[in-house]
Amino acid sequence: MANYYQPEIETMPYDQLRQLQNERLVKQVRHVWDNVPYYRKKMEEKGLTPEDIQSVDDLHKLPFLTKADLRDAYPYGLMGKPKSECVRIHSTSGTTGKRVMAFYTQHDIDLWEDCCARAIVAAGGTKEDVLHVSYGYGLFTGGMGLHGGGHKVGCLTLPMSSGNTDRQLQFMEDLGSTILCCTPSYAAYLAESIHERGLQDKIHLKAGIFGAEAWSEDMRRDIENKLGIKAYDIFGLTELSGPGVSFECEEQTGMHINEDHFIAEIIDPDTGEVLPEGTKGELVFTSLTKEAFPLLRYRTRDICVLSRKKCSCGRTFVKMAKPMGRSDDMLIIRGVNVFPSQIETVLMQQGYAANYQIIVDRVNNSDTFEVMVEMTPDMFSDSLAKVARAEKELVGALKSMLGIAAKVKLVAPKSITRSEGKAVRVIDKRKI
Ligand code: DLL
Repeated sequence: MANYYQPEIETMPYDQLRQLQNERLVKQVRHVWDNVPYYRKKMEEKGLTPEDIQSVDDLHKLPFLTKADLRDAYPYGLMGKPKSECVRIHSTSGTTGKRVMAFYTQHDIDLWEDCCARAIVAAGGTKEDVLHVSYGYGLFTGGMGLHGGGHKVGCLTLPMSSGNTDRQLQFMEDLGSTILCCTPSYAAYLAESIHERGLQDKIHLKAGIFGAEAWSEDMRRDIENKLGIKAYDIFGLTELSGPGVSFECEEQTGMHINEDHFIAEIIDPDTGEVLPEGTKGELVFTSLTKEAFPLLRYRTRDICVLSRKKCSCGRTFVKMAKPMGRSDDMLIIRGVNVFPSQIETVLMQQGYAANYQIIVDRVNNSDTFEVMVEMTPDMFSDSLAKVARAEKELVGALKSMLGIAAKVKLVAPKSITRSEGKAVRVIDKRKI
């Protein structure tokens, strides 16, 4: 089993890291050329051979791989190893009709678990910790990824999976869980439940590793305060293995990308042009060490920014800012781009919890835009006039953030369904 903790790699001077990436990229391109006819054809169409890629500086020459390619090649068409050498499959839920499958050799699993182990160590995890994994187990990568990472660190790893909140809290209390791993929306729900049951003194969490969906800084602060922990972000996607593509350190100012395994680029989503560091755009990843499902220049649709500013933790890996959400999540309402994460920021700054739903429809050729927000418990007994005033204030705050008017409806506490995995924030009836 590969050793997870390689501080010499995580803190490697940039030029040495680049050298390592150059060597690994040349090998990865050769592996794809020899074993993935689908991508080889794409390279040939551009007149490329593996010899054209000698270093990271040549990366821009390679064609992009998109979700459409994944669909075209579904399910086995992008595999870099025969099925007989693969040991695992994971998949996205495919709720939007775009199911993605990913394949792993034992070596791939080993390296993926190393990445998750690094995330756990960066969150302060050691073999003394009880790692409470409430990401879903199964096809979703969250549960098994953090689980494998927990084993590598030597944590006492608790495979709770998601759901059954009473049992989650019971185990947390009885076993003294110290690190919680789940989606931020489920963490918020668990925090709410702990307070309702008055269990604050019986829960001994010190940290949380939360990801798989966009969440705001305000939501982070809210969860940290309610649970008395430090909340760390973790990012990843099924196509690239799962969680652990990048992770936060104690500085909490972005997620270090595991650059010995992945090269990140930011491109203009419309033109495909590579953008300079510090510019917002679409995140594109190239795997460097994958065997079963190697991906070159894979367009994630996630919108974010990279920064190579020196980090106080000593890691030299580039950092990605919290993604605003996928460009697929971006709503275009009356011609204006709206991200659910912007709405969440406004709500939390106005003192509401992150329990909301966005409903978009089209009536008489015009978009309607409604935000349903749970009122705080103390507002519940307020007069109708007071609630109407609060709604009006929210309309104003949303308008100044988004530039367009939304209808706001404050609803009773607990009336919006809580999420145990990735929260469903948007109901876009225009697509139904
Ligand atoms: O969500 C893998 C994962 C599991 C990451 C557990 C972190 C923790 P998918 O289901 O394939 O994989 O979804 C990948 O989720 O392209 C982003 O749009 C979004 N995403 C993942 N992590 C974050 C994050 C897993 N920390 C898609 N912040 C990605 C914002 C995130 N969005």
